[in-house]
Amino acid sequence: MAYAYDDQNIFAKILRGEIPNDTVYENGQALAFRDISPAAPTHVLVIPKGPYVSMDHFTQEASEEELVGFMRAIGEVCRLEGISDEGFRAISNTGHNGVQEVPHLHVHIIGGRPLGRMLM
Ligand code: DGP
Repeated sequence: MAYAYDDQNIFAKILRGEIPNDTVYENGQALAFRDISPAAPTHVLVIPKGPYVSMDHFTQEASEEELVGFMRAIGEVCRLEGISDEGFRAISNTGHNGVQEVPHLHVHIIGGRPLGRMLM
């Protein structure tokens, strides 16, 4: 699938500094900030700095540096939030069936309480 990236999406605006965010962690390839509508004591969104619509787009077109930087950011967020040992959930809603609202790849890091079984 060929992806068209909409640079007016809300996370693109956050990356450009046009909309404020509560940053938790940042490296050269990724930004992590608190979700505006948290589902748990920890609810952080990790996004790549590059213009990728989804996990599918990212894993097809991102460089090794971007891929590694993004995954490292997820690990750093969990350690900074103190949820690595107790456990957490990492979710990337994708496309129509995944009910993805913002068309810039994001992984939800959710933790800080028992999360129960995922509904399938
Ligand atoms: P998803 O359904 O996976 O695309 O979820 C998008 C998430 O983005 C949702 O949990 C709410 C969050 N969100 C939407 N707009 C903003 C915003 O302006 N700032 C922040 N921090 N989060 C936002």
